Amino acid sequence: MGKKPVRKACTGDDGKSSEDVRSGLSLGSLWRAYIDNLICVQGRGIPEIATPNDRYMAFAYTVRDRMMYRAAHALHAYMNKDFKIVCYLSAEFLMGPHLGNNLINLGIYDETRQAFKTAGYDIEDFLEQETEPGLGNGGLGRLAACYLDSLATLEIPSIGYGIRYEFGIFDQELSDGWQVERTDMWLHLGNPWEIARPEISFDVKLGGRTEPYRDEEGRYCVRWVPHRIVKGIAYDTPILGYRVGTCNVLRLWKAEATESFDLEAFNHGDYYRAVEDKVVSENLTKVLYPNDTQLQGKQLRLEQQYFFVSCSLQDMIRLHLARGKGLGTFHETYAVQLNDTHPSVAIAELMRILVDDHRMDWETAWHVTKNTFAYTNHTLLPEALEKWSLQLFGALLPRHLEIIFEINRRFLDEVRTKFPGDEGRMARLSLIDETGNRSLRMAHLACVGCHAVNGVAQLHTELLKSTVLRDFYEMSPEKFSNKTNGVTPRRWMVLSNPGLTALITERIGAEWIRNLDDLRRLEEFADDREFHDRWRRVKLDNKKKLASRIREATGIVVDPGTLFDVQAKRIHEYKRQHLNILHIIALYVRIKLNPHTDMTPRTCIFSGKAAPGYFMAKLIIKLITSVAKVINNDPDMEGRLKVVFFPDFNVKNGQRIYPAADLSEQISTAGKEASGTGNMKFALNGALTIGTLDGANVEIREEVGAESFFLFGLTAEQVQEMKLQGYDPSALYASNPRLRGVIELIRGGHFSPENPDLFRPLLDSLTEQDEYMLFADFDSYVDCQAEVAAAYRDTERWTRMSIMNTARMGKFSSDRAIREYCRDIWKAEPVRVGMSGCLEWKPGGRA
Ligand code: 26Q
Repeated sequence: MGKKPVRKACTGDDGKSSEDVRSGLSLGSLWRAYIDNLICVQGRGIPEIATPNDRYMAFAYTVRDRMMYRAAHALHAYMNKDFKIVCYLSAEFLMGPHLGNNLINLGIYDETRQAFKTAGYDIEDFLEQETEPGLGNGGLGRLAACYLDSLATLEIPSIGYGIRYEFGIFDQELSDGWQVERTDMWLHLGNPWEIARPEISFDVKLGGRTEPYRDEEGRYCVRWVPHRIVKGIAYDTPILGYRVGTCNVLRLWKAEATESFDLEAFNHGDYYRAVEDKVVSENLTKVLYPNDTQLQGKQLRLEQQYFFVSCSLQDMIRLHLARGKGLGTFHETYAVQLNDTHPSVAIAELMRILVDDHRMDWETAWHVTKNTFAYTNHTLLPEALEKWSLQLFGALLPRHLEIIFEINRRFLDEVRTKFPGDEGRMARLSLIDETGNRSLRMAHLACVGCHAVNGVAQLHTELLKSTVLRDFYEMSPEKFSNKTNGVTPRRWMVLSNPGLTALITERIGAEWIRNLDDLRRLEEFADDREFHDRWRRVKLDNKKKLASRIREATGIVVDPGTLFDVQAKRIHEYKRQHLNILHIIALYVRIKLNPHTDMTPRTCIFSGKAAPGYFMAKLIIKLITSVAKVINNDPDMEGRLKVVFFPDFNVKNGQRIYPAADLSEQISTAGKEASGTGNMKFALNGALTIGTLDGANVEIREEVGAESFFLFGLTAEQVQEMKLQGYDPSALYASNPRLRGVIELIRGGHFSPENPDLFRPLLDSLTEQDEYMLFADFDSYVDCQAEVAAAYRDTERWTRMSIMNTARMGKFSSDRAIREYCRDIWKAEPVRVGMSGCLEWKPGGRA
């Protein structure tokens, strides 16, 4: 406070423009700032001795300064205005490297590249240096990142709230074809994008007990006497929109010990206990849990969730009160989106703050709470629905459990009124699962405590309404809507595919970058020979670059002239990487039987991490690498078939993989993949999809046209039906010689001669249960792959389809998704921030 920003041209003491140093975008001022930072921030008095990291840091600070000017400007524009703020609560934000993206959004990527080139540097080397913040597992975390980009680009004031994990998702290495996890060290060389805000900190209570008491007016109240307290410190990362003035923030919380607690022990002479307390507190935000489906019910994970939710709500309330508003209007200021159930304890926390801390009556508090929150569901897998044992939950959050019981009591009253005498329904709807070890169903809490519930693709939303959340849909159908996921074209095209970006822009201008529907105009060139050639050349270039990465990472040499058939995503049985490998083995068998067969040469590329405790997923990786070893060393396969497992799939590698793919594998069992977003990134970059009618594949096919999509497999309905009839994989196995040949080859140890039984658990699970119905879809998949191979040989047709895929991806921009959230759920509107003029602290203003 005290300093007053004013708009005016900035002049320094020497009369020269000082604006330049930290905010100027000209080549000269960027270079000057870079050298300044190298010398003054990195302490490299002689730029020649700077390390690659020094150079990266100096450049990053140069870019960050420019962003901070936008942020200051935005803040100025927001002063004394009333508007809705969107808060996106997510336990994961998989941001990926910031530098390139910020250059794009600032609009100085090309200029900067040029400036560095003149000075003898390659901008790629700077980008290369950044260790990406991998603060997420996969789709859900990356979606949050894409949404932040779109929120800022659409000029919606918003805050992303999450956890500043010291160690993000592990780095994956391969050893003897097995996945090995290495600790992620993203903070080791420093993080130039974040600003620590030690003054923005909140205490978070944990454990202990509750105590009833009467207040001054004799009202019944409850207080929470915690067992321990940790402190959350804010770390802010600026999030700039694409070529707009809006600069939002990602605020991540780090846990630290509270001084008071340390001191207490310290004063009793127990120095070591005080230190121990510190270690225990800081443990809270140490590491991201690397599971995305199998939930383990670990107390620390619940602590993480509550910790970041509590800090975030306290922060919102602080801002709200500072704007001079009362808590009765909290929901008019904030729209809070819960990214899955991970932050859903926020519902109980806001009730507790309003009722216990601020003495609001229950009904008003409930009205505020319900109108504040909205919930996005990301899964249909029953085993992935979050549940906490009442014992664990109550021990950590005793007051919240009481509040949840009260929410449940009132909710079940409503159910009773609406469906009298329907005890079964009451049990199904209850927030408490009474079967077995009593547990709290977080999705139920979210459905009851939110005014809106959404799925992430049309099919997913329909399935939610008819299966896992059916009773909630019948209770309050008006809450449900679909919001099909989207991805940001800034990162997933402009940054990752400069070649295609330039080609497209040359033909239709650059408007598509903020209005992706504009890509439709490419259809005009779908039969243009010259355009076809250019289109193919860009793809080939991208494939060459990926090929050289593959060689570096694995030693395997792949031919960019072959069909690049790619499956890149987390390894999971429902995603069926093993169906893909079964097809590859079928191809192998076919070539072995007829070594001179004329076929479309293919390079099959896999990439993805397995949860460290997920045995089957790790075995699938070992199967892929074992099959790769045999195939890649067989001279009969030369020029026909190659298999690669490209390790450490993360945002950076995704940016290299998507632009280089010809074929995108989206082959999950229908009804299992909520949406998928990789499917969108591939198609946007001109890959054709081979896929089931699952998640957003359905809508992608609708958009690109059935003729440009390779469809196979059972529908979700057929899957359900077959399961009801009693699906028997062994009958399919017995009657399908091609399938049997493949399975028997694995079972006989052909790919694991040193240990023929190695893959038995995987094979037994297929022949005995086949939960994900690989056998049912096998023939259809293999036949469809034959169609792919034939289509690829018809270069003209393939190129046309590829162009059509890109041209019709408009719907899958995260800008479209965010517009829908704003309109239907958040009721949030853009607040324009001008970019003209420059901010300066008023001369003579109070410091
Ligand atoms: C929960 C509790 C305890 C520990 C871990 C978790 C946890 C963490 C991450 C549970 C789930 C996840 C991630 C889920 C996820 O990524 N889902 C994907 O979300 C995408 C975005 O909507 C969809 O496109 C994918 O279909 C969906 O699988």
